[in-house]
Amino acid sequence: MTTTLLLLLGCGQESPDQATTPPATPSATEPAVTAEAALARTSSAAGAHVFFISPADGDTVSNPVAIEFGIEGMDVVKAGVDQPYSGHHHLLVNTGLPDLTLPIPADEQHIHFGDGSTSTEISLPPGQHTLSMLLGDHRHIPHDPPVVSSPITITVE
Ligand SMILES: [Cu+2]
Repeated sequence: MTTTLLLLLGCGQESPDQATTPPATPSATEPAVTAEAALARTSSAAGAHVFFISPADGDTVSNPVAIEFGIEGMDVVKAGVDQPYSGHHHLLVNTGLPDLTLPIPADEQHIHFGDGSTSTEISLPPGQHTLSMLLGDHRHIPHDPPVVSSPITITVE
């Protein structure tokens, strides 16, 4: 019973809400332990980095756009696997970095590769697009310091 509860807590994408709720009681003397726990970030390995193997910055490509992710200094694992110096890739499409203290959003501009894959194919509207990569830990939270690629700009025909 206890084990099950712990597992559930460990796997859950817990509550950015909890972390951002401001202290309601001015007289409270206890530190916000819950918020600190929720915001605790996983350390990245010194010098670790992620980068695009392809396409290259400035490339003109056509759909579907084949993308290959590179990583050095850390391991790629599936989401949910809590292993030191590891994480999974996220592709950021035409957007800057998200809030690094929270799980990376999952939408058209923030694509998760929680299955541990290191390549993908996406379709993009014709025109210029800026792509970058951001590694996330087992909870989809960026590491500290964050492991982020240089952005690349591609033109889709
Ligand atoms: Cu993720």
